[in-house]
Amino acid sequence: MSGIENLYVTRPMLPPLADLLPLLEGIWSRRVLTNGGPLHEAFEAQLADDLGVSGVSLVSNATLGLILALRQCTPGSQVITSPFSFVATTHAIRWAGLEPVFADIDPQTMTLDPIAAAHAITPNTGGILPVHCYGRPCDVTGLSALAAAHDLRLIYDAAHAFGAQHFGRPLASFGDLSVLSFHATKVMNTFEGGAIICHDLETKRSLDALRNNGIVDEVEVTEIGLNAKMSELSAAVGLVELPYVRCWLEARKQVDQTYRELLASVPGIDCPPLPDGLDSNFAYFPILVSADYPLSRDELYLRLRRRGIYTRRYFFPLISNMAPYKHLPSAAPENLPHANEVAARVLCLPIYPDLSLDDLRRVTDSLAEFG
Ligand code: T4K
Repeated sequence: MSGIENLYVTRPMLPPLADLLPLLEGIWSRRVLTNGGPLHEAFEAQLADDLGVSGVSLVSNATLGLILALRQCTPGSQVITSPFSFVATTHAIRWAGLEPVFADIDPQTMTLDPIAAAHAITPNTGGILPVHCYGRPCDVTGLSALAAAHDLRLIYDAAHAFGAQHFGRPLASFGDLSVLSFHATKVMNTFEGGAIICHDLETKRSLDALRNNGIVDEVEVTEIGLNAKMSELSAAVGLVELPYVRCWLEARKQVDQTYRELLASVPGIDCPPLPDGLDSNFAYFPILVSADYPLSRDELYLRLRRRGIYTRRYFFPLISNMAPYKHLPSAAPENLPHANEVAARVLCLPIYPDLSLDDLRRVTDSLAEFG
């Protein structure tokens, strides 16, 4: 029957319901639903342990996590970022009261190019917000040297990065701060959710207050925070998912490898190789449609849709070409040639742990047939 079912770019994984029920019973009996309940605390501690970091602050989603993390930048300063991302990356800069400045990506890594970022630095630059796009590492060495040389905050949008390692170190542990997403579409989900990763307890305490309206205790409010807390329900889902993640990543790896094998013989479809040193989480499977392919990227996207294969053009349009940002001087296409080119060619194919071989072949056979 799989031949007639729609295929989507992703499909959330869920742990067995039986694993969750005892935790739900605990919530029901305690009636602690949010504001730092025991499951929230346990999930936070487990993540800090797994990532080998001293501070994890759970949040209700990565968008709010980014806004709170960006509060570390000087108020009103400029933040250099990649336009090749989900729109939340740049929106977060604006919501934090800062000014986004776009710099181009490296066409190979599809992440912020440190050289382009260096050219964008002004006396008013306060931070850099690069994105580990598709869970592929930014040039963490180059960006960290740049941030250190100019005394800038380095905050990674690591929304895609959970489960990925860079030369043996969790990708989410780089930078001054990193922000993970546990949205339904991510390799691990808490339905909605996220986490800010930091490296000292003082920063964690400040983030913990910020996500709770700046409240420190019953009588003390230290900062202008907001409500970005993760609920006990989401924390319960996260806790029971953690033991399954390794096995889900293995299954994703198989899907990735099979795509690469089957698409190797399709002219005009390029599968960007995984970078050296990356132990990938296989969060996305981007392909680049080249001029040798008989269909344009958009024609291919539409032809696949007609067959019930819902690929996504992550990340087209570029954020720099969207209405709220296209007027910015740094949004000019001449400033962002690589980002514009990649955004015009990219297509993300369905990838998730239980994507069957038959369904995967439906995708690759269609690409071969149209080609
Ligand atoms: N930074 C980056 C780099 C990001 O990519 C994101 C989010 C963020 C920051 C912000 O993180 P959060 O604040 O969300 O934690 C989706 C997600 O909503 C978004 O979280 C994600 N990035 C972005 C890349 O993708 P859409 O608008 O493409 O989602 P949607 O609803 O079209 O879902 C895609 C497909 O997934 C659907 O066709 C079917 C499947 N799906 C989706 C959901 C929600 C399911 O099967 N079940 C589901 O529950 O944005």
